[in-house]
Amino acid sequence: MSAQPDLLAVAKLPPFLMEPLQARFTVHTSLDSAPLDRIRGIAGSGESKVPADLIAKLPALEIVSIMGVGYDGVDVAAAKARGVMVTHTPDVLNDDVADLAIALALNIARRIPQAERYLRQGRWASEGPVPLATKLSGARMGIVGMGRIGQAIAERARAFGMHIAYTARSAKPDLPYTFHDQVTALAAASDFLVIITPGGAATRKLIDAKVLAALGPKGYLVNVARGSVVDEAALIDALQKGTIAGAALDVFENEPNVPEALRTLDNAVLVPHIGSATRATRQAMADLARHNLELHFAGQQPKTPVPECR
Ligand code: 8YV
Repeated sequence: MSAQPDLLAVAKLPPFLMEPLQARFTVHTSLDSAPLDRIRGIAGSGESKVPADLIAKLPALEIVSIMGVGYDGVDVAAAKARGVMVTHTPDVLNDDVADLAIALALNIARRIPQAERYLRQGRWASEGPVPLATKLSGARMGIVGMGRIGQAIAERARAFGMHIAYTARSAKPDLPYTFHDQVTALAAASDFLVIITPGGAATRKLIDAKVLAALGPKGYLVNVARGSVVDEAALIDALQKGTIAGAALDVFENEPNVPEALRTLDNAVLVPHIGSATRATRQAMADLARHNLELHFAGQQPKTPVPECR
């Protein structure tokens, strides 16, 4: 056994996580050359896949530390069955993801990227003002998922005088927002439908053609959750036909590949999964992911196990 515990990195970790990990652990970056029987920890990102067959290959595995709030790529049931702890990094990214949700809603409503392109192309001078856009303040926002980030989005939306409704596994009577138990009913009652629910099997293609039809030709979809939550083909069809007014997306079904059909649509604002991508937040996420590993290997309970492992 090496003096330091062996870890397997299943994502390209940023230097501000990799370097401090390398000071305390022996970090392997390729499954092919890693000593499988010695790997005691896995470090990954929110997009990482840790399936049951990988867990089965690592007999000494004790912990999976995800630098991300989402851990839908980890087979938590398989980990738990083997007594493997799974941790993630909640809370530290709430502000950034909520900020981005509001930014995306504003960008699609006011068509800011489109207006900027128009100016850069010299069309303001040659064609005159851009077409009028949609007002966000005072509009109805429906939030799919009223967890910590959903609540941070709602707080910001309130400052814009928006009317807020939501759907979640159950109503949260302490919150001053309208609860709908069906996402279709929420969509029908929303001008902006914001998705911030965990990914995984339970929410796969939750936002389908029926929900988009309920959102309607004046409605906008904003997704800062996981691409898997939206039926991307149905969304492209709805955007092409004008079944909904527009979509602003941070996440996609098959990242980093975004279908050409989506990339060419003028009623879509698309950003490359940047919800938590500020220096301050990524540092806080890296620190927490490292701290969870250090606590575990010091024989203590990690700070932020996933709910299933608490
Ligand atoms: C990051 C995320 O993309 O936290 C999540 O679940 O999707 C993101 O914040 C990523 O996991 C950073 O490592």
